[in-house]
Amino acid sequence: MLEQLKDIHRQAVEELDGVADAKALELWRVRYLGKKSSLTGALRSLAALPLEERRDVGARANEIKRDLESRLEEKERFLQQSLLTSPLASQGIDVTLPGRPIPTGRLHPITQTLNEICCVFRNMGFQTIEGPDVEWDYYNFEALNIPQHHPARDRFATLWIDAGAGAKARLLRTHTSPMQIRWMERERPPIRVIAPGRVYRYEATDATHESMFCNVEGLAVDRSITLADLKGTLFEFCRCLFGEERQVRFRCDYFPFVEPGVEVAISCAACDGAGCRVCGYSGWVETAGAGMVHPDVLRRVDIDPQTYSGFAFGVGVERISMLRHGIDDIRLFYSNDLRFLRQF
Ligand code: FA5
Repeated sequence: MLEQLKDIHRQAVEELDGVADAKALELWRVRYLGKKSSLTGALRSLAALPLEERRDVGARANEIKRDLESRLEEKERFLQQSLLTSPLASQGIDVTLPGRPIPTGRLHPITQTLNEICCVFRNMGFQTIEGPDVEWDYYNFEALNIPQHHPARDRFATLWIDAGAGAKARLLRTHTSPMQIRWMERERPPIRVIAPGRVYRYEATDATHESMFCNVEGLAVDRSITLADLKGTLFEFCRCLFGEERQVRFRCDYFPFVEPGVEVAISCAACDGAGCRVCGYSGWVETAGAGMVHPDVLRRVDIDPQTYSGFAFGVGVERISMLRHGIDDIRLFYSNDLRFLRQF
């Protein structure tokens, strides 16, 4: 009997070596460990053996059974493992190689500059507000002292949605100044807000002009606000963005909705004021229009100009970004060239 068990064991181990898949392994299990296997049969027939022999044969049969069971488990593990690794090996995949990087997006340089500008004004206590890109003639022009046929309309070459409908005509806003009216209609002084947003003009493009660009409007209205407050605010804004070395120039300019009006220019960072393409060889880049809110504008929104005064400004975001990064052509921002955009 012991001889017979030895043969069964040897044969089972030999056959297990040749098992190559789960199906063959199951057949092997049924043959050597199943209910009808010769090993189970040997264990069943123990009762017929004399006591002495029964003890030895029983112990040996159980030993063989445990051995075969542990070999079965080991083979199962091996087959599962090779199921994972063999396709990798045959397809030549090197699992130790670093993974392919997932491309990540980034903010557009104009969005980055816009965020920086808003952050500087927020730190000075300005609240951020937003308004519509599609605007009424009334807010874009009329309420800002620019009635129909006023020559100042030529300054803002307009993209009309329904031209010729008077104050009820809709247009793509040519500047963010309509937000001054919208905000003062609903809020009373003290007011300190900035309104960032896109503006549109029917203009030929060149190195410093786009037909769509971004402005950040600023408005402060309170008792005894003076031009000195406007100057201080814009000087501090330039210092925060460009440091001490850039110079700021205020020159008289005309906007019907402010009195006096000023043009704010910054000494060119690309050429340090010597003259280049960025500054049109003048050494200065015009970055904002500004001034003291016109008394008629205040009256129109029921704010008494005898009691209150205010300043307003409109900063050109692309111009600031060009100065910050030494970019000599505004059209690069909106040409969707990834080689350019990836640098920011
Ligand atoms: C205005 O739009 C006035 N609303 C600004 C203002 C606000 C004046 C409040 C007084 C009080 P202007 O047309 O100059 O002004 O435009 C403002 C800024 O936008 C300019 O200083 C310039 O930096 C930028 N800008 C003007 N036109 C273009 C353009 N075509 N492309 C890119 N940036 C421009």
